Amino acid sequence: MRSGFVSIIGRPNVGKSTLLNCITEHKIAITSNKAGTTRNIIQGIYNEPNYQIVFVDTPGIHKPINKLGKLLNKQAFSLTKDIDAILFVVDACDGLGTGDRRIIENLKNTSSPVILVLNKIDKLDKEQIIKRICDYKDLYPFAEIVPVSAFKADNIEHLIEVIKKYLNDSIRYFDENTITTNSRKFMISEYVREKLLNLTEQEIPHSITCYTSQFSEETNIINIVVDIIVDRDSLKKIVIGKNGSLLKQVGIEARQDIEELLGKKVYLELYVKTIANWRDKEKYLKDLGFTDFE
Ligand SMILES: Nc1nc2c(ncn2[C@@H]2O[C@H](COP(=O)(O)OP(=O)(O)O)[C@@H](O)[C@H]2O)c(=O)[nH]1
Ligand SMILES: [Mg+2]
Repeated sequence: MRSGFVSIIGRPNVGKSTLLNCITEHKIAITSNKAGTTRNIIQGIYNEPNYQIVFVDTPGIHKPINKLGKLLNKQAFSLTKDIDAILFVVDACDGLGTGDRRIIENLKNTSSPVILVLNKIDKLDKEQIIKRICDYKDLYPFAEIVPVSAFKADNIEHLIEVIKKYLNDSIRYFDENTITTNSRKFMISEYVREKLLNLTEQEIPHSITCYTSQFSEETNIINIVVDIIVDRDSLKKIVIGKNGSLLKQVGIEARQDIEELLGKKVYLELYVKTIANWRDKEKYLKDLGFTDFE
């Protein structure tokens, strides 16, 4: 038995969460084409008869703008210590920029092996991929460099084989049916937030958060209430949509994911509430599971 913890770090939007879902073959982390989608530490567990790898997905590392932003950065960086390996995911299409250079500087404080994962290679040809590898390879003593496409599940099996070399433990941390340590209530609120991210315009999602306020199971159905918290009334109108159309669509799509997760019929209710400046209020951040305040 070999096992270990592997953290996934990188700039926002490079495909960290997509990679986690691809490796575990489950929708553990929500994804979108907007930066700042992942806000919490998400653990996804990869199981094989003789292997268990706990992957830790992190919020993207970026310039912090408010209290929530600062917390997210701190969480992401703290996960580069005491870990068997670090997957540093980069967008092979975007290429090397100041964001990646800043992260590489920070990696110099870690002693864990760093595997450079060049993601989104489905958008490049072979020559371009080789050029990208050359851009990065001398900037840091990467333990390995693995090009993948998380989206097309290309070269993922190879990545897992590579990771296996760096696992230091020999115990099974979780039973082999466990796919995540995140609670069901958290996963449910995340699915709702994902639909909002994908159904609203660019700048809106950062002002939204979701919270599962009720979960009650009956014989044939589970009744669930999710609160959608926005920071101003004008946003509330947008989230609800004309005659409630947007909220309705969010509900339809989220319910499908939730039913798949729970394996049971679900009755989902969504409420939209305004709480000004929730992103700067410790109380609300704590309710949402952020506890690491300085
Ligand atoms: N073409 C392509 N797009 C990808 C790939 N991996 C992720 N994406 C897209 O990149 C965006 C950001 O993905 P996400 O996993 O949320 O990024 P994160 O912020 O690093 O967690 C989404 O729109 C994904 O569909 C990939 O391998 N190829
Ligand atoms: Mg993410």
